[in-house]
Amino acid sequence: MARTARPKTSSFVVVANRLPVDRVDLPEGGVAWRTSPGGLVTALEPVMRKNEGAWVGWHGAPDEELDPFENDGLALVPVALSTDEVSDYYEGFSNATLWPLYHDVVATPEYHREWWDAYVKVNRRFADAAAEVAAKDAVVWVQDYQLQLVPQMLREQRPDLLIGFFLHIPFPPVELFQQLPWRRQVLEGLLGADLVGFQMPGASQNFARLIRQRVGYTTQRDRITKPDGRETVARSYPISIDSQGFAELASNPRTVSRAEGIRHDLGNPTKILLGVDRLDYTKGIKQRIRAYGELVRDGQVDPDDVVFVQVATPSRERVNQYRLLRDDIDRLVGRINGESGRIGRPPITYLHHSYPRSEMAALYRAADIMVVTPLRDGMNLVAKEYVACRDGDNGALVLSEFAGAAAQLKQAFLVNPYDINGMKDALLESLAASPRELGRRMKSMRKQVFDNNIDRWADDFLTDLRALA
Ligand code: ADQ
Repeated sequence: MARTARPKTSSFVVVANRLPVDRVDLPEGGVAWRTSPGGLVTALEPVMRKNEGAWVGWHGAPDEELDPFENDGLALVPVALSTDEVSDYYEGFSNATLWPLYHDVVATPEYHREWWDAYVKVNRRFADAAAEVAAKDAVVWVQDYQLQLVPQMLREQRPDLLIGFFLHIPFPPVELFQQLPWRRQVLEGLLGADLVGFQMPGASQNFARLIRQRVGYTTQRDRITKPDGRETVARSYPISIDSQGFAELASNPRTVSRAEGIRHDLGNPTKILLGVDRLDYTKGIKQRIRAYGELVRDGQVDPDDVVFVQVATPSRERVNQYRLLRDDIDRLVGRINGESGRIGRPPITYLHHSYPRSEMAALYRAADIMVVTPLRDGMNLVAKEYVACRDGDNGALVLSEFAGAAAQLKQAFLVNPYDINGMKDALLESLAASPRELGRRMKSMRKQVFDNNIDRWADDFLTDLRALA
């Protein structure tokens, strides 16, 4: 389809790799769009509506150009990607170069010049689309690692705009970032923004240090002064969830009864352990299953009493490392269930499904122990969602020190996911903890999650950005 319509301009523009909608093929033919249930849309929807905002992003299908359209009152501006661009810009540079590099190189990043070329080309397309839709003096908020060059590309065309950028994943230490052959271009890309937001204070410090060392600009605390006299501010804004929304869902009688149904279907065990992740090598799924498997094998945990439910939604399946990981986990789960299970009672229930939010809430409600053990994670929303769903102040969270969320959920049972024995100890400790201790820990974590919800996150960022005008 050829693009004909010019979008009308908006005073608030979000730019993200994906539009916040999924395509639904209707049974009678034709297509409809359904707002995807992500936290970012929930957070930005009110701001979008108040400011007649527009959202620029890819619609999810390669080789297809779509005109701007409206869905559910939101103005959407699709950016087209060819099949080759999906492979080089998205699966390649974004997910096989930047993703592992920014996550402590837990997998080896691949550096290919043609992937970089595609990244530059696609970032320019996003910047052009944003420049076209942004009204004079508009606020433009660029999201995440796929679009790090957009701030500068946009700034060159539109000096009038107020540009914010938020990185959802960690920003690596100087020693790792230096590997990137295009390190200077990425830093300069980000410096096009007035405000660069990170999940953690350490990340904004890494960024400022790199700017001094690699670009040579002076920094004063969180302010970077550029030769043209403009400033870029680098600060941390830990992201959160729609805490109230999750709490309401979790206390709904239908969710309560579904949670009981899940327990029943699992054979009414004494304790249910739960892991919920995108199937990603950063999430430490293998490590946690190995720890639990050893506890079962050595008789420290009786699989008749304690079951583990692991939900892992397949993701990025065309990237080789993700396919290998899926096979590895399949084998590991198969081995543990084969060796330690009995008919109708596998120690691990392993599911590849993606669930609606109501089912997620029921799972969180059913789980006595939530096991979140990433090797590195920008924040980790699953940990916060679990806490928001525990209205009885019960349940335990076993959480990796290397998730951004650990800085806020300090009352979790914190673990180093590389230390299998340490994880086994933490699982045993959480299984044995008294209701009183669990209540004390959960109360304090719930206060954190309800005081700092996603609205507050968006509001803090946008208030700071507007103050830089
Ligand atoms: P992710 O790496 O995707 O996000 P996470 O923060 O845990 O990780 O968010 C996952 C989201 O997907 C959660 O809202 C969860 O409920 C949902 N989800 C997971 N499995 C699901 C399933 N089977 N069915 C349905 N929903 C499922 C990136 C960064 C994180 C950062 C977020 C937000 O890697 O560190 O917290 O962005 O900034």
